[in-house]
This record gives sequence, C-alpha cells and structure tokens, in this order.
Amino acid sequence: MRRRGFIVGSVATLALGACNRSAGRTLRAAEFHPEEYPTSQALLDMGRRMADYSNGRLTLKLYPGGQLGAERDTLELATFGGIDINRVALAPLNSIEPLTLVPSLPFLFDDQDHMRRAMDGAPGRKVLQSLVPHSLVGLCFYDSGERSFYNVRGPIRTPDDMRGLKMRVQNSDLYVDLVESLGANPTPMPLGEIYQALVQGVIDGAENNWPSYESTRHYEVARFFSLTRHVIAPEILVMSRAVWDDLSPDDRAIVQQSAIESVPLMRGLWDAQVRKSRAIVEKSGVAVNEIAEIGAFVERVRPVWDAFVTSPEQKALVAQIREMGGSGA
Ligand code: GTR
Repeated sequence: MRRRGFIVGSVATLALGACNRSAGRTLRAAEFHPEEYPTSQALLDMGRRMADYSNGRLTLKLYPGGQLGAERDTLELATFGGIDINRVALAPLNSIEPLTLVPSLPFLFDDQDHMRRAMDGAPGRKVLQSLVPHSLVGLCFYDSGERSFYNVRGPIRTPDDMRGLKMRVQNSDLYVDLVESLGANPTPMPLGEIYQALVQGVIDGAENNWPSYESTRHYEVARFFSLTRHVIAPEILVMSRAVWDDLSPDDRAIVQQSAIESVPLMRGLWDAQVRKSRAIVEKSGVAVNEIAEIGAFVERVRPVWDAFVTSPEQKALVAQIREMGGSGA
C-alpha cells in the first residue's frame, strides 16, 4: 500500500508538473512603434508583471517596430487569435465599433488630463467592453498625446491655410471627414508609408503627436508643425477574445491586472517622451507655431460630430465625457 501510495503520489506530482508546464503560455504582443517607444516599454512592463504574478507561467513576447504588420492587419489577426495582444490607435477600430469614434472626435477633450480621467472612468470602461462582440477584449488605454498637423509647405494658422493640402490620415472615415472639413485633401495611408510619400511629394503633410512625429523622422521632411491639438484620442491595448476565453479565470485576472498596472508607468514615460521629442524637433529648426484662434478650427469640424455621433449610446458617451471636462470635477 505504501508503495502504491508512493507511485500514485509520484504520478500525480509528475502530472501536476506537466500540467503546470503545459499551462505555461507566452502571449505574443504586436506593436508598431520601436522598442524604446513608451507604449512598447509599457507592454514590456506588463509582461514582467504577468510573469511575476504567475511565477513565470505567463510571459509576454513583444514584436515591436511593426514586425507583424500595420495596425489594421495585426488587429485583424488578433480577432482570429493569430496575435494575442495588440497595441493600436483607436482609428483602426472606428469602422469596427461605433463607440470608438467618440474619444476620436476632434476637440472632444479639453486636454490630456481630461482624456486620462475619462478613460480611467465609466466612459473608458464602456469603450473597452464594446469590443467584446468584435472578438476583442479591451484591456486598458495608453496615451497618444495631442495630434497636430505638420506639412512641407508652410505654417497653418487658420483653416484657410489648409486649403488644397494633401494630408495623410489614418484609415478611418472620421479622419477623412475631419481633414476634408478643414479644406484639405485627405489621403488614407499606413504610418510606415508616410516618410517616402512626403519625400516624393505624394502628400504635403500628415498629423500626429510629438513622439510619433519625431520617432518616424517625419520632421526631417515636413518642417512646419502647427499645434492645432485637434485630436486627443487614447491608444488601446486589445487582446484576442479567442485567446482570452482560453485562459483560466485566474490567468485572465493576471493579464488584466498587469495591463492596468502598466498604465501609470506608460504615462510617466509618455510625458517625458513628449518633452524629449519636442526638444529634438525644435533643435532641428522645425518651425513650430501655436494657433491664435482655435475657435475657427472647432467651428469648421463641427459637422464631423453630427456625421459620426448618431446613436443614443454614442450621444450618452459624449455627454458623459464632456461632463468630466473643465476643472476635472
Ligand atoms: C501614432 C499612434 C499609432 C498610429 C499612428 C498613425 O501616434 O501611436 O498607433 O495611429 O499614430 O498616425 O498611424
């Protein structure tokens, strides 16, 4: 009996070991930005936390620098479980889920703090949850700062200065309409193709935040950066729902908690990167200008809101976010 007990015990221990090993999992995360970019670093931080909380059972392998493709493609892969985790802008989700249009609206947020507050609260939770029917699980939001226009021709001070400019936009109808409403000609194109298109004169400019304008080296070609700050949308970390459903409840909790805990680090890195990128760009002699009368831009893009905020759910979300503006309540 003792011997049998020993054997049964050993087999059980072995089985448990095998089970633990086979339950070990490496989640593959796609990121378009280079490894040193704040979002990449935040993903690596998330991975360290996952490994820590699971005693090494759950790990994260980051594929930065667009190795796995443009955001639209990696997002599609994630919906089929071909990629486990993906950091993307909200723009490629705009045609998939109408609620993601709301935080992408021009001049919705007063400033970055307003955006962070709203995305940390009930509005953010609504947007994250809205992705579940689309085979994705929203884990958390990262920063994308303030997007402004840059171009090769001259400073933009009023919407009239944008007339006729060929402007690259992200692949989203909202951005197409936004640029059109300001009198420019929108050209949707993946981020990775902009540099060459600027050099070849296929486009006159684009729009982005300080870190992306700098890290993509677009500032070397498009030497006018006009601080319209027209969009302060967050970025989002999504997980393939197929993969999520396959995890145990405990592992889901670990992944979720690790993602949320990577956000404060991300924000610190982001703010530092904005300062650093701005300094590099300004030192290079780029002409940077503030906009004296931003009201003229706000006025022109108003129809974009009417065109894209159509459902009661979207309207409620807009109202909820606006209520959180101002002093911060
Ligand atoms: C960046 C953002 C990317 C992508 C890019 C773009 O700021 O981090 O996810 O959206 O802009 O303009 O394509």
